[in-house]
Amino acid sequence: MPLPAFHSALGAGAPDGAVWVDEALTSAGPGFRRAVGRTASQIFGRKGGGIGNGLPMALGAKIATPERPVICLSGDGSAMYSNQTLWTAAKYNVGAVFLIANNGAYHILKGRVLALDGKAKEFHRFVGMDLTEPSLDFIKLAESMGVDAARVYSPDELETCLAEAARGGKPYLIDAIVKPAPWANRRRSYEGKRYSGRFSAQDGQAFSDDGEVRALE
Ligand SMILES: Cc1ncc(C[n+]2csc(CCOP(=O)(O)OP(=O)(O)O)c2C)c(N)n1
Ligand SMILES: [Mg+2]
Repeated sequence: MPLPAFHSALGAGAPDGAVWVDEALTSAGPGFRRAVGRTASQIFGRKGGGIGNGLPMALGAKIATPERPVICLSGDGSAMYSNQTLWTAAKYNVGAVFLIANNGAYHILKGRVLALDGKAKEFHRFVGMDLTEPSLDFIKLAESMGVDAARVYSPDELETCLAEAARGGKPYLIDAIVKPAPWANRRRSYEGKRYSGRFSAQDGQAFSDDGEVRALE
């Protein structure tokens, strides 16, 4: 499903007072916060750039506020960094909802590499950034660790499934199939020295594919 419809379904399906954990990178952003901001009691995220803390953060949030529904919105790639969280949730019956925004890729990295203006952009080829062949089966993954799960393709299915899972009080995983964000492939190039993302701020340099190093303004 396209992201605007995905976000609307989140807003419609989430109960009032839900606690959200956001580690969905290109599938979250302002559209997500606009959709759930009015009804959420809290939204947690990262301060730095490291991924993999979303799922376990939701366990902590649910243990801290057991009376509230806790929903973790995670990218598919990010979820793979700490998927053993699902086992812990089942083992100790921590009733967080794990909602995977499944776009089949490390999508944000494609945007980053395009911004380098190198071969990836020329040939539109990305090495090691597609989570396909084989695709990840989050249903089997969750069930193998004792967590019930469902896959949803449409906003209507998502809305119903999220509302039920949030009411259920048990750990539950929803594998939501989403379209990759179009904006993530439209980053300004490093060449123009107008790139304003975290990468440039951290490193101050861009590396071209032929080994040339350029300083960024
Ligand atoms: C610990 C750690 N390892 C690797 C990275 C590099 N990294 C940043 S975003 C990302 C991919 C995230 O993919 P996903 O969660 O599916 O989100 P999407 O980009 O598809 O929205 C990776 C591997 C990182 N930030 N932190
Ligand atoms: Mg992804």
